[in-house]
Amino acid sequence: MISRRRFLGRSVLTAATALAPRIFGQALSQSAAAPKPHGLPNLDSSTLAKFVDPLPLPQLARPVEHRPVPGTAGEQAPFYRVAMRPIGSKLHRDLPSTTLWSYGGSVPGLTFETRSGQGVLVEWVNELPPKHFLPIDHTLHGAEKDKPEVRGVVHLHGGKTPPESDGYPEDWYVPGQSRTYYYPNRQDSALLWYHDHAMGINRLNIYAGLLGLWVIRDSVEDALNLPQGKYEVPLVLMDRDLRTDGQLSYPVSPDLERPWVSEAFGEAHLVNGKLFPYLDVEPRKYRLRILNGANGRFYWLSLSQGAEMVQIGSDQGLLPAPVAVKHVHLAPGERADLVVDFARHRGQQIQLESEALTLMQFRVAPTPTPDPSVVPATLRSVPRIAEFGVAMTRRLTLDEQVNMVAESMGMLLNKTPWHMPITEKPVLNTNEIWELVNLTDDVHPIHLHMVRFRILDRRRFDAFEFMTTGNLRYIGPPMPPDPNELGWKDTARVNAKTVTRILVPFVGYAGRYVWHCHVLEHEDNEMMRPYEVLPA
Ligand SMILES: [Cu+2]
Repeated sequence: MISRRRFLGRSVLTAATALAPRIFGQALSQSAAAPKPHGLPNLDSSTLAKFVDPLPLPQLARPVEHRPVPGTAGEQAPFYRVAMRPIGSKLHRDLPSTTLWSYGGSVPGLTFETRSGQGVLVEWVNELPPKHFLPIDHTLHGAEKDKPEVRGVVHLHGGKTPPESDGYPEDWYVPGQSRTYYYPNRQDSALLWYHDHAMGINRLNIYAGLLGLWVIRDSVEDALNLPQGKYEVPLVLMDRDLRTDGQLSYPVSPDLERPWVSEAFGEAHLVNGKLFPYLDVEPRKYRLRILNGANGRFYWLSLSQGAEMVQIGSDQGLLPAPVAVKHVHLAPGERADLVVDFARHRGQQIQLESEALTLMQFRVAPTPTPDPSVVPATLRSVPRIAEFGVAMTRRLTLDEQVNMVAESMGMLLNKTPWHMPITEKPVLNTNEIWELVNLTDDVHPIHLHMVRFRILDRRRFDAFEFMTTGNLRYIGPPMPPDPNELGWKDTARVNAKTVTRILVPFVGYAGRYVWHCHVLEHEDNEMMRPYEVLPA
């Protein structure tokens, strides 16, 4: 779990690293009593009745017509139009309606059902109001006072997307404008998700509700006879703080001029946009497709009643083989594809939990039901790639900036702020190993746009020696990835004081992309860097 900032016992060596002056003086303390802008206290969600609302399922996006794909010889693709717009949403039976920002009228937004190899066009329309309703920090890069308050740009997380449609963080646009993006979907079946990526306010836009699911199907998945139709259920997890009037509350530092906080943990946990929902299920197998859509919360998922979970997929699709799991660790941005067989739990009530948290309830019907679905012993071949043939190995650090009293002022990648020239320029169709050297005390989920990768290993090292001499000395054996990390990934947990090595084939498109930490508070405050894929 990411802990709150630890103020004592940390080295101040990182304070001496080069950084942009604006990062200095970023006072913060989430633990200090921060003034609430609206004067209302936060709601204690444990006072709400549990399991009184059915689990909502986001509706499917529907194309409005077919249109030619730009840059092709007459290729046509389904054309969708989805508006970012405010909605009122009942998060719980006993709460008043909550103002959220949605893609297409719900949070999570409309779900896209797509096929591998069949491209789609989406016009993303910004119909948001001119004023933001969450606390913007104008000292953050890209969110200065001369920028419009409300900006949006859509990124398809996990999509192998051409650069002009990838949602570069500086490609934001304002209310009244729209952009049409092309998504080729030339990739394996997987659960992707789309979300806002606007520079400097991304954490606020996603907290407001700007996220949704994007499913890609393919023939490999079709051939498996996994649970499908109403037996395949998406679960989008996210935590929020709510005020007693039911409205969103985003944490702020005591400094109203610099409200950024290093992590935003909510105490209310939404599943598909509801608090403590329930789902009536039949006593048979279900496929649960879970996204951690939280800003900074790591989930450690399990089921009550000893119900068993079999993980069949992760970020970028199916695993080589199913893995029985007692817990599923999901960092922000990660996905898990699970099969749960409720047949042994007829008439029971089973809760989805994360440590001491209760997230939702499954109510298993008492009457037996036929179940033609299967979980085969092998799912999809995921090739291993030889390490010795890589074009380059890059050593990249994850750094924390602290001030003289050891308070965090933000994180960096490779000690380099966003605005510095691009330093990572892999060549298209080559493989690289990225050694992610985490010098901080926190776990950071690192995400690369456009590509998928394999996790090679994780290994503890002497961070003090590295920071003082630059020498990387390992102090433990390399640990292989977890069995449920053996498929293709797009987001990897990089543990504290650990080197995580990933092997990345840069296959897809040349152009400018980004890589970043998926703790959104870190990403918005410089823990994001551009990278450029050079033409082969
Ligand atoms: Cu981070």
